[in-house]
Amino acid sequence: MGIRVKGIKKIKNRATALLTGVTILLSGCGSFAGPAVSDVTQGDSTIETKSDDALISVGFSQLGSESTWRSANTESVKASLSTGNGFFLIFDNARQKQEKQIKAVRSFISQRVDYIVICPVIQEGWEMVLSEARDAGIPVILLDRNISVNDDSLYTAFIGEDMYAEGASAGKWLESYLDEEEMSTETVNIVVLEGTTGSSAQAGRTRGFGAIAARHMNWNMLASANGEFTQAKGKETMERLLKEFDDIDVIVCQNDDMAFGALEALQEAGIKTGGKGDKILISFDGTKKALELVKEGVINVDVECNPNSGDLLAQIINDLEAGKTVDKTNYMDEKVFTKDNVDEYIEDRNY
Ligand code: GYE
Repeated sequence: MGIRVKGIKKIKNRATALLTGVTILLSGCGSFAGPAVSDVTQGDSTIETKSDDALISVGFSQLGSESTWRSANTESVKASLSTGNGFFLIFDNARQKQEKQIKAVRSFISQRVDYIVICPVIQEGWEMVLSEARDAGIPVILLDRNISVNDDSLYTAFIGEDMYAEGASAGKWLESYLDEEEMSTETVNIVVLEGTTGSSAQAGRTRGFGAIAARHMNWNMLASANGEFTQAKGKETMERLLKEFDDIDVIVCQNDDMAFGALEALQEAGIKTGGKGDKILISFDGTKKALELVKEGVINVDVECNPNSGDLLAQIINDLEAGKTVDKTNYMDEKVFTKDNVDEYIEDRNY
């Protein structure tokens, strides 16, 4: 399904207007030094400044910096929405707080940016602020995670990952592995370290994996616990699960950072993963460090989640600028990595 946004490109001198305001705010004296490009960082916000009427101004609310994946995603957006590419980027890091994201979006609206890009930390609670953006005539593009709203005209496009498909891929891999190992009728005890509760990444991966698990009476879902997508919380959660259960067969970590934390806990407890007869470790993201662990046989499978969405984002904004129709939902290409194919991909990983 396509959507066409009309009349969004009104005045192209907004970047300059906004820049002047920002300069006053930051320097306190109200004078603008000149056309040089500079990066001004104030708290969690970075404002790239350049005096150029033709730049497309974009307010970007990133949800945080909890993982390797997230840093790569931020870098991808910053690289693609550079001044050299014709963009004026206002970056805000919400540090996992939806209230901070809402505040950032309101600030982008009051600065009259041309576009707002949001990586939403959780799915619910976006209606009001998105209506405010719509009333202001500013198109919103959702990046990476999705939201749950009844009215999908509240955003122009979604660019991100199919989290449900990722979860299902992990489940299908386990299905065929247990088959190969002739374990398809044995009871298999599974624990899941979930990401941020209420995020589309956590919900989608949980549902996708759950749909495959539901086909197998012998898959016993022992416990699911929130590891917040961080290494520290992954370790802490794994330690707790090891105390609680002594019969875990499969550990599903909904991202690599939690898998790194879980591995620390497992290694400290002298427990092995990945090999024949060891615990089975499943992870998501496909970071370089995790792919190395797949190669070494420590992680059994890693389902890719592609953070390099900056170029597609830039292209979609440019298409909208040109009055073209853009797809409402844009999924990134993603692979599944095991020992069998990982060698082909390790070298090229940029995250
Ligand atoms: O898997 C995780 C990150 O939303 C897909 O968020 C993303 C997830 C990713 O922190 O590492």
